[in-house]
Amino acid sequence: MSNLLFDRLFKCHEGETKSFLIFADGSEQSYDNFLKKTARFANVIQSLGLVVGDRLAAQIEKSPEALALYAACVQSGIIFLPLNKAYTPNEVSYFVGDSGAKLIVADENFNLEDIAHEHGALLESLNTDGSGSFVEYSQNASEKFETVTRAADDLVAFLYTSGTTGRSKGAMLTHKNLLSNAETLVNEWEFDEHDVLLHALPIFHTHGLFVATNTILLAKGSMIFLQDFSTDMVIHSLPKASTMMGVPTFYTRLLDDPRLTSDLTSHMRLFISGSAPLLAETHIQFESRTGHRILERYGMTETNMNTSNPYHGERRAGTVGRALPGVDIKITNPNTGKKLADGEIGQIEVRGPNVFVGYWNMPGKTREELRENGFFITGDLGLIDDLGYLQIVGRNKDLIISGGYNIYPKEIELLLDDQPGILESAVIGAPHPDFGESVIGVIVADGSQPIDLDVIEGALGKNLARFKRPRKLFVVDSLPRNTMGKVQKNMIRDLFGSTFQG
Ligand code: MLC
Ligand code: AMP
Repeated sequence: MSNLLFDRLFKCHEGETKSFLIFADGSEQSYDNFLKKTARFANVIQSLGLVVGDRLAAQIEKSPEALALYAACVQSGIIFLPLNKAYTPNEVSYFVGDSGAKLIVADENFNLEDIAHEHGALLESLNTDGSGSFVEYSQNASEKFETVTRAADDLVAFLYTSGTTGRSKGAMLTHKNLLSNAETLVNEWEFDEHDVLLHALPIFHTHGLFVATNTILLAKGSMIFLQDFSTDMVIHSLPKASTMMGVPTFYTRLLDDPRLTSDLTSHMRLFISGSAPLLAETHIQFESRTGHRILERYGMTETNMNTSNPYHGERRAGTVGRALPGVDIKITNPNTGKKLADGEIGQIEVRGPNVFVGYWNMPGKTREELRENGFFITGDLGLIDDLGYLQIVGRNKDLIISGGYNIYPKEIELLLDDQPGILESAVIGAPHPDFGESVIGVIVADGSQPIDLDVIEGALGKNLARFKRPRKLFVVDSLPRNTMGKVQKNMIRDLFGSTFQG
């Protein structure tokens, strides 16, 4: 009886009194306590009637219980579906409906009763302070749970990623996907049991949940587990850490603070960045201030991590490094799919044990993006340089990355187009000093009534997480189009691209 991911990441820690999690107030939680909580949660999940392969959707704040819920799903063979806590109930409704989740575990503040009712799902609560019905049930549950057998190709998590059509897709990840990547990262970045990772990322995405947490679990290290990113808390915690992972916004915010010095970071072993482009300028400034060269890597929800700059060797600013061991990267012509020579720009394709097995209930989409030979078409554009390092030069998909969160313009455009008085709209990302990119909406009136921006913003507020909402809306006479009638977003970027500068 074995459960590939559970055995390698969790079970091996049974009885271990070492700290797994270290909290902002200095308190700690041992691996063993964490595993006992996990087993109690797994018993609750089973007693609520979920069986192997069922989906559990979680919209909860970051907490040790949230991590234990992930571990409990792995242990009980349930597919874990973590959701961004910023999603509105309308957005959550789509994920629950599409995945057919049988149980929603949510913070009481998120008011998901109607959603659960609509989809016939069970709803239990789990709040940041550790209260809630789910936790109450677990108090009487056993600390022993018979781990459910799961093999390499069995599904373990669905992570939803938005799409260019405006409809989110559930990326299906297997035990092998997650374990192979954790093994690779532990080796490549030389994580071991002495490591203390400063963890200030959210845990509902690949970066905070898999890259950070799985790596530390496999290495048998510890995590300083911060609720979210705050410059003060990170600076306060750095002296106790050995490594940190973050999105570029973490690094630019730290650089804005004079307390970031070489003294503060001299004991640190490694700073890693990913999820969005790290400006070469940020890389250079960070090195001149601290003496550390940030290690940049490249990944995706569908693939976990694909490339990394080396731990030993040259970390090249403006590149995401070489293909990780076991991962194939090739650059192809977007029209023909033919492989291009090094130095030529084309679409980035990835193959390896890290690559997901398809989109839930979307065989057509899966076929479009995942080739029969196993290569996944990432939608990113890049080239391989003279040293074999990958440079990402752009995107072949209409995507905005704001503070490490992906935002697909189509989703916002569809909502804007539905508002009274709007004929059509276009949404673009403009350079932003803090978030890297931020959202701008451009709308054209249909003349039927005056445009009321407050009403429009109210409607967006009901349907879109805050991080997706346009920070500025502009009314224009018409959208620039080419002779084929296609909206020229580049021209809109030329007009409004400097909105957040200066
Ligand atoms: C918060 N806000 C954002 C935002 N985060 N707006 C745009 N983009 C974001 N990323 C909103 C808040 O709702 C608030 O809205 C306002 O911005 C100010 O909030 P803040 O307090 O300044 O933001 P903060 O809470 O500090 O969050 C910023 C952040 C956070 C960068 C620390 O977004 C973050 O932790 N990002 C990491 C995302 C991540 O983990 N991505 C990995 C995806 S996996 P208002 O309206 O109330 O003012 C992946 C694969 C891979 O991509 O390769 O890793
Ligand atoms: P997600 O869908 O949230 O997993 O985001 C994946 C996307 O983030 C990739 O397709 C890239 O466009 C982007 N990304 C991740 N890491 C990097 C990086 N280091 N540099 C540039 N873009 C990145």
